[in-house]
Amino acid sequence: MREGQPHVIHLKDYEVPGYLIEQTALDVELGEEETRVRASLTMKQNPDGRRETRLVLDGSIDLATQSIAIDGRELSHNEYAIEDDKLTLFDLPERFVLETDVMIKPQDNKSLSGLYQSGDMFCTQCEAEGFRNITWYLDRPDVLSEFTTTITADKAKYPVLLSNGNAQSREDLGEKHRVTWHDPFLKPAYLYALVAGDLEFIEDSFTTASGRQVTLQIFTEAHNIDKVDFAMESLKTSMRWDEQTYGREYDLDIFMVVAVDSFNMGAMENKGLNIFNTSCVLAHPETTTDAGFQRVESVVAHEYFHNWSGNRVTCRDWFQLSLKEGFTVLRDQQFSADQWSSSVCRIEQVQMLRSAQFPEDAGPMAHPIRPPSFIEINNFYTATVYEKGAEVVGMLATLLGPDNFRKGTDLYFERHDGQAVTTEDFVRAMADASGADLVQFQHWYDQAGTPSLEVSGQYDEVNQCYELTISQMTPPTPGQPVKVPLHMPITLGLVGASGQDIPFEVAGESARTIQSESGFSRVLELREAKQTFQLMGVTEAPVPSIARHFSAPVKINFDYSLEELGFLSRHDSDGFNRWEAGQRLSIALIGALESGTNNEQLEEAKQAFKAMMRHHLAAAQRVNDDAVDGASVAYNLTLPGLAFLGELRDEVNVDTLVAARKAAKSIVADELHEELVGAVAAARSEAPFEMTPSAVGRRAIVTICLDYLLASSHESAVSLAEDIYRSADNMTLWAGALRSVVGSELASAVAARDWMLADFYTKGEKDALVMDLWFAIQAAGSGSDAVDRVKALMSHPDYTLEVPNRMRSVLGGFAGQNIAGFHAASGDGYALLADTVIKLDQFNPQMAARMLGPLTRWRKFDPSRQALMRGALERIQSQDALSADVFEVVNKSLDAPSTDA
Ligand code: B3K
Ligand code: ZN
Repeated sequence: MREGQPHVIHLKDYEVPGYLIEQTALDVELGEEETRVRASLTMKQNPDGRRETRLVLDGSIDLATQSIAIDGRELSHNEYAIEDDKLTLFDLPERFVLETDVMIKPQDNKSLSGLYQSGDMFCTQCEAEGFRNITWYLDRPDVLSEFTTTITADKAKYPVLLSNGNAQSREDLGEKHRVTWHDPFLKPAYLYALVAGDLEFIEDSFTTASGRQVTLQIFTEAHNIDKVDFAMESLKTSMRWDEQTYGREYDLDIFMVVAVDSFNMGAMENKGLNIFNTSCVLAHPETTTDAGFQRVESVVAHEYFHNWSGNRVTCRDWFQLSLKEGFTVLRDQQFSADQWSSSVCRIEQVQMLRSAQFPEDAGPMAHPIRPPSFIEINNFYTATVYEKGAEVVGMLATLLGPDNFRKGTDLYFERHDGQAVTTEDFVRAMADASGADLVQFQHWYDQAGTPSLEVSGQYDEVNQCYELTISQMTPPTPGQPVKVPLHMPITLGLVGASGQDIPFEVAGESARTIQSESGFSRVLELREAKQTFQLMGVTEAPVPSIARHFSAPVKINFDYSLEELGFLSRHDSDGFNRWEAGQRLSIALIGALESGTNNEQLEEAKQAFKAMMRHHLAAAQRVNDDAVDGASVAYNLTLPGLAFLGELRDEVNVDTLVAARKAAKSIVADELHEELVGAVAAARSEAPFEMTPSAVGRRAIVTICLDYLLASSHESAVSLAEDIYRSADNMTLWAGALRSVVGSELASAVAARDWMLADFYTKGEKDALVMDLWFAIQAAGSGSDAVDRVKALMSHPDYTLEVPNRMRSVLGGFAGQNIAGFHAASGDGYALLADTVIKLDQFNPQMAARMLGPLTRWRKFDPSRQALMRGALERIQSQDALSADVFEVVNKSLDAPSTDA
């Protein structure tokens, strides 16, 4: 909890540490009441630092310090100072060994940062600044040390004792036992991990490209051990992929993964000992949806890839977080694109970017991917740092092309192995390896806001020239009123009347070509505020396909006619832009429905939309053809989400927007009813569950079509959903059928919902993650009684705020997914969120600040909702002893007089 006014930390104040820690030896005795941590730190003055004989170590007010000694001599109380969470030592020699002895209470640690208990096991989470809750330390990423850990614990309760690196020795002490681990790789404290528990494991092995044998182990509680085979396969695939794609081999003899129930995020890349939220590692057809399987695969890959992008080369300070996160997200995205359909992966990434990152970048918490300051670093594990960060590195890859990009990453890893570096170091390696001029590109790291591009084109038949003009504008964001133009790749295709791409040259520029069997694109490099490209050799008037594969994280405005959008949605050789054209068409229809545009225009939009949807439904009915990618078709059938639609409006009117989207959905549901029924029939399969692209695609079609059908006026849809639920052997269809029934207004849906929920609950009794889904589906369900329903869920005996997965399933399902329910005109949804955040902040500030997200967007709504949302934020602001986490989010959202002096 906060003591006094929170402190703002600035990037510009960075100083190298005065002391370094060569060796860190920890002796941890785990007890039922408390845990003793003795640390022996071999320290030396940093030759590159300021010559100082004073040293301030990081800790927490919860460290009960028993003794402090230097070079074997215990210090008396007047030889050091402990003030709140800092320990100051004076008159230090150049080299010394610091020994501290502290007692901590992991059992009481509900913040899930540092050492804590998840169920019956002990585990740690040290990123970003959790290590200081374990012992006094220089808890900053640029202090790299060699760690040795001795763990002593009860043998029966904690037969498994793990830490980073290799097990060095094991000792039987009768009732207790002791294991010593040693990690030969230097690492910052945030990568430290310790686990103790009664765990089972599966084991496999991997032979690296250079022929070294690595032991792979995944640990879980006994009841989950049947759900980790998929994660093990994913791990081996990731290890091979990183060797082949980035030339990166694993370095220790053992790689361990541990699954824990109580975890604030998805997973953590601790060196050699990854700790995972069960939701990101357990996978089984009967408990996990297809999206869940794919998430496990990508998170396993992400954490594994951190071994190089994060661990071997780490961040100098936390402002550089995107150095490891943006790059590693890009790497896991590339990996997933190689396992599944690349366009579908791209669609999912862009959906995420538009529904989470664009709003963040347009709101009070907007920050560049390298923020200039923060109060609480945990508030900066954001969609901006992660997803926009990945887009920025992805743009480098597009600008440089695959060969130069790989040269750049090779140089980066080689040059900086074992170092803690900055984003400039990363871009410099890219520039040095490729010869590209990336000076202007660096602005992506320091400028917030989503750029908007106005694009127009003109065809000159005589000269066979298509002139494309692009203007860019980045809107002001808090603290950044004025923006500079950015350097970005615009991958462009020109589609001819036959639907084929027209090859072309770019006058005066050597634009990289991207050529495939069916497509031809060039990478235009936009640098100016306004720039015109002369495209030569264009044999007919084209329809431009702009920013293929979403080549830059920007908004693009081009005055497409409805006809052109329909055309692109059928013919664009780029799978992403086919989907994108359809989204534009749907957005146009929903806009027309909302604004009550004159009948003729509305009718025109409706006809174009219907024709497109009919086309996609025809593809859905051919899902058994090998040529049809079911998952792509399912996305083409999906309407833009409310969060993104809201983001496109200056002021969101929740009622009219929700109604307009619903009306668009009804057009498909009622007017293409037969096609939907046909698609479900074609996509349903008697075959047992398989996790293959075609099986996933078929289930995606069943799910989306069912969702439409249950929004129709045909009661027969309910029995279809019931039949699908009953005959299914997998969670994707169970959850899909349940969700569609819960969201339905059909009369017979009520009875169906009741029995399905009861049945689903019995599945949940055997599996916590299924129970999470049971809560989430209900919290996200529509209906005017949403707030009461959510309150009832929150007093259900299976509900708890203390386990983030369960808390998030209800609160995230409600405030994040249930736009109509959360924004109930009464303001009851806001009040419920505020009450819960206040409670949560007492023990888990990280989660409390995160759940606040939806309230921070108050400025987007109508005046009455604005006032209610603001009121909820002010009520939180007025609480005593707010955490720094919540303080920062609430104050920035309300734009209170800035503490950023
Ligand atoms: N690096 C961790 C995130 C830690 C978050 C701390 N609040 C997981 C990841 O990005 O891989
Ligand atoms: Zn990461």
